[in-house]
Amino acid sequence: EDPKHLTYEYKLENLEHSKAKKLLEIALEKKSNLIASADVLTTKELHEFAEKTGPHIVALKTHMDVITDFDYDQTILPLIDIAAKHNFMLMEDRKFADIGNTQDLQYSYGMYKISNWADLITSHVIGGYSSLDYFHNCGVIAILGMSSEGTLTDKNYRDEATKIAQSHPNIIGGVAQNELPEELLLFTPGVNMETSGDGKGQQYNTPDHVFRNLHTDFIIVGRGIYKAENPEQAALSYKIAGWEAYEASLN
Ligand code: 5IU
Repeated sequence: EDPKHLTYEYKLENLEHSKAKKLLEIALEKKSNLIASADVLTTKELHEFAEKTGPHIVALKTHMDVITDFDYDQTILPLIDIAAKHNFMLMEDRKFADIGNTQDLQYSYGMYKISNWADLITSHVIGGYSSLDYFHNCGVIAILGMSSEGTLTDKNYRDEATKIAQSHPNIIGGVAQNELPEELLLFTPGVNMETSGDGKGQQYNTPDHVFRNLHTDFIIVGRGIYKAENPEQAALSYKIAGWEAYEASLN
């Protein structure tokens, strides 16, 4: 494999989706491949986490449905400003998994109105190719393989799901624990420098492992950052570790 094809510069030139380009531009500008996972429970914690990690990340990954005091104006509008201020993208980890019509409704309606603000969303592709047709104006990241123990995303499933991801114009990449074809960006959660699991089935690898062995493009880190004594410092540490691992993987 020509290491040139693994660089963010090469991908920026060759990928077409505007959200993929934007993500790669931010990565190069900040020298960061870090996505912080904000699995916190209140609007205040979410905003504080976004402020602290913002300078070091390319995107903030959210699960808006766990914010107990969610209110569109109070939760989302300030978050959009924080994202603009620190130049990171918003990724709603919604993991859609339904027929097209339902996903269309879930994407734009209800209290979250995801289509208004999310730059990136995650979706299963279990509903088939056309189920992904309604995700306009965002970059879709397909769930191809999961990091949890006992996941049903076996090789056959991953291969078929990857074919859909490669062919659908709304999809910019996939979440997986294995290498992906060059035209898909790879997002890898299950990254932690301190521990190998959480006692609830999560399985962790180091940044070094996922860049060297999987040639990932972006690492997703939750508890490694928000459970750290100093989340801002932890974000910086993961940013540096991720970038060094990326550079090392090119040699
Ligand atoms: N996440 C995974 N593994 C997966 C998928 C999603 O961990 O295979 I698909 C999510 C779950 C959580 C974040 O929001 O990524 C990882 O958080 P921790 O770094 O705290 O384990």
